[in-house]
Amino acid sequence: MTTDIGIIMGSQSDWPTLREAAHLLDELGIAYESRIVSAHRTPDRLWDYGRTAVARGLKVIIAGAGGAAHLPGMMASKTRLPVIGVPVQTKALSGVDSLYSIVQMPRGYPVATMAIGAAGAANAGLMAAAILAIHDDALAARLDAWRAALSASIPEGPRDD
Ligand code: RP5
Repeated sequence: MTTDIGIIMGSQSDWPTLREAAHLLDELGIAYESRIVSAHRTPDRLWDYGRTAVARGLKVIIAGAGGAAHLPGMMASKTRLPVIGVPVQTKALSGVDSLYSIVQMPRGYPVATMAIGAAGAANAGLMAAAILAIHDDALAARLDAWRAALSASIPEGPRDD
């Protein structure tokens, strides 16, 4: 199985958030790799990852970072692959810093920016799956089934706990 998705994050401390994306990809049977690639601490690693991503066969990159979250944007500047950005929730500014750092890209280098935190990371996994499903009927069927199961799990009315 080829590795379709690269999950990259700025720090080990981002993994509890980005793991939500990994869980979704596991559920949907999509191959991925996960790497720590910091825009500030390992800029050469970032450069090499972006430079070789297409040739290595990756299709989509999920990039999560917190604070001055330059990783998704820098990766988008280095590869034409779709980059899905995940703003990691921070202690100081609750992740609004991460969100603003990721979402306000200049014209020409888009990052598909998700919500702050765990929900955003899970949605990044689903968004990556939806992109791959355009050309993969079997994956499209699995994604449809996943969505139907979520829908079916929602009760019609609230209960008193
Ligand atoms: C960012 O700084 C990382 O993406 C992380 O969210 C944040 C804090 O990193 P650590 O100090 O926990 O390594 O680069």
